[in-house]
Amino acid sequence: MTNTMRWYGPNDPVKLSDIKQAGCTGVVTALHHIPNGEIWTVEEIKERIRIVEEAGLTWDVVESVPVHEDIKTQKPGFEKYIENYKTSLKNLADCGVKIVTYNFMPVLDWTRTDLAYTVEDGSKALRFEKAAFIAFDVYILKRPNAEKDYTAAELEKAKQKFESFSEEEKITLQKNIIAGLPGSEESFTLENFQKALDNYQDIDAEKLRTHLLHFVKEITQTADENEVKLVIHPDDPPYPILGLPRVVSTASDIEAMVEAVPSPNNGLCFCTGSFGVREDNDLPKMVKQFGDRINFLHLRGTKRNEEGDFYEANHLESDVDMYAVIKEVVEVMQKRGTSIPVRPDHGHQMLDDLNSGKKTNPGYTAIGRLRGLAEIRGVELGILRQYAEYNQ
Ligand code: DNO
Repeated sequence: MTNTMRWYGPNDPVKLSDIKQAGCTGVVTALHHIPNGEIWTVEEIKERIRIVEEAGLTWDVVESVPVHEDIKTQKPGFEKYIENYKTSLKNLADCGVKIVTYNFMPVLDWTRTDLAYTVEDGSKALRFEKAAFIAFDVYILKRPNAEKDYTAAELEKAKQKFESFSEEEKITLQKNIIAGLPGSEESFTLENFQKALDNYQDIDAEKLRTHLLHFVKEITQTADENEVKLVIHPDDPPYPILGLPRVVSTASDIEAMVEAVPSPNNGLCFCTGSFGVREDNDLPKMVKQFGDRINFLHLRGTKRNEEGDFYEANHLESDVDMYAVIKEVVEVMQKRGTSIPVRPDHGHQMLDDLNSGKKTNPGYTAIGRLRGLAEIRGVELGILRQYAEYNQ
């Protein structure tokens, strides 16, 4: 695998030199300062390449060129945003940046309720606690008819949770969910959040999928012309939330995409952390099934419980069988004669990042990710050496 880390640009508290010292040859980055929907110009792209290359690294993957909400809802005039998207893809390709990540989650990108959940070894992880999430939905947002989406037991637990919150905890919860986690590109207040949800009133899963496939067909044409590999990131968490449909959560969702747009440039960012929240996603099997379309890997794992909560566990100690996943990835790479860029997705807040007062992006600490990457690299090396010895 080609080792990379995500870098949020010149304002990221994690420096490019840190990423290099972690053992990466490349970075995953985006032009976060360009408003969603606008064209990424060649000048801006070249400037970012210059900064990355000056640090002795390469810009391997874009994460993400964000998809404007109007494309997801097909609001009149949305075609303009698709044209802008195509221009950005072409400009990136002209500059030699040829793997582009995107997602198609309505309104919110990834969602967590707790950004500092202390795990057993004292480090801090990201967590999604269902009762807290429902408490936000029903008692803070007060989404019309929200109760209908939950069972009586879930609502009761959420009520108790809400009553246990201090005012400060309520504000933190709201902020965690709607103020925008790193890379989300969108940030909401309570008022404009409900308006954003309302835009989906008449959009069910079937309709959203039609909008997704229309978009994918359009941009894949540009990708084919410019040899760009598009990689879609799965929904996180991989199921509908807040009454919004989600259509990139399971193997059959990916099958539908592949069937509609067979070009190999219509590919996948295989995120074990997102897909792995669902027990019915068999990850090693999915790597085998979609091996020819996986062009970017996010490796991390969560631990779930029966209540529907999950937290981000250590990379090798989660519900994801990381050894089995990497073994399939190695086979895919050998078959294809290629190396797939990987990043350790998220990491704990630990060691000096815990008490030094250094401000870090939730999930994107240097040290926690360094641990994840080191472990992943070790597993890959072990598998490769074992194969080599077998074939001697
Ligand atoms: C979270 C990330 C996501 C991802 C986007 C891709 O840490 O994995 O924000 O970058 O969903 O478009």
